[in-house]
Amino acid sequence: MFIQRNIRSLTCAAALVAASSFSGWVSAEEVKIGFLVKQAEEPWFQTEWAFAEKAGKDKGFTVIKIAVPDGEKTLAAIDTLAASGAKGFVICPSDTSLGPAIMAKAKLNDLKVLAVDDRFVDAHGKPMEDVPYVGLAAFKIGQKQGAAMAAEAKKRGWDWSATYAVINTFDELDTGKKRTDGSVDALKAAGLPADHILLTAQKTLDVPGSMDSTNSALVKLPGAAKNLIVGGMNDSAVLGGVRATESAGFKAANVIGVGINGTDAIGELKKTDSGFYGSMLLSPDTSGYETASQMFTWVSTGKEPAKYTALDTVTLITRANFQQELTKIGLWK
Ligand code: FCA
Repeated sequence: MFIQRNIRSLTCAAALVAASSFSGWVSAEEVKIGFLVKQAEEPWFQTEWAFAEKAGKDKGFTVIKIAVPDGEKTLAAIDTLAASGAKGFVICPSDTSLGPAIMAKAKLNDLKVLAVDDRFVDAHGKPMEDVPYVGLAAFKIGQKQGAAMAAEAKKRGWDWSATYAVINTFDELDTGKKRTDGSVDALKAAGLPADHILLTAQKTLDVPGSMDSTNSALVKLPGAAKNLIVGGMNDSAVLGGVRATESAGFKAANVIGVGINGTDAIGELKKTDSGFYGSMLLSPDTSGYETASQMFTWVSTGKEPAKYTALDTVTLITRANFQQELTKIGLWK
């Protein structure tokens, strides 16, 4: 009897161990999703990754982060994801025209795809509207950037006749073109004469790329150009531009640079003063946390994300309020 009861409890214990190790096995095999970004060195993308991982921790899924600076690495990353058992991925592609190749490869591997920041285009350059996409309401955000630059110029009492704008463009990217178009639109609406706006194309979308493009615009400025507005599609585009104005001898008081992203301007805003006046802080929490969560929901419940989620919330951060605004979204360190 005694032995029998003991055997029974041992069997129970064994069953319990089996059950707990079974649930352990289930959690070790939790859902995996990929998060692929074109420029992993940019704080914007590091912030998206950090928020995606936070979502994974909160909701119980694993995020596989892969840098995909070119087409070859992108296609290889999709194979890697499939081999590691991922069910889908969020991606900001290095080149939007990779869209069809990315979709073909994903289909082959049975992976779901959500584009973030930069929308895929097809072979004719048309946006691939059937691929779910979370991105900026770019023209509108550009307009807000232009309006912020003009408002600061007015506050400084700048005369439009002595004020010029150098706008660094990257028209290859639709979200880039729309942002700088919006910015120019707002500057004109604020009264800056159209022939005081110099558009200058960046060859690469980084700080050295915008230093070069701004430099080639600065040499074209007339002698009357005392004050400068510096624009571009993101913080790097404006940071490089501002660096170029410094090398050309412009003082911080005569330069107003306003970027877009916010995340990439933190170090610059920590400096007491520079021609980089501020940045339009986007929502990296939405672009990282929400996109990862939407992909998790899609692969685990079948609920597909919206075909287009337009993000239009921005906050102008300057030296006066950046600490406060970044603290609100958990980005102040
Ligand atoms: C693009 C830019 C990034 C960021 C993002 C929202 O991908 O390259 O810097 O602005 O859109």
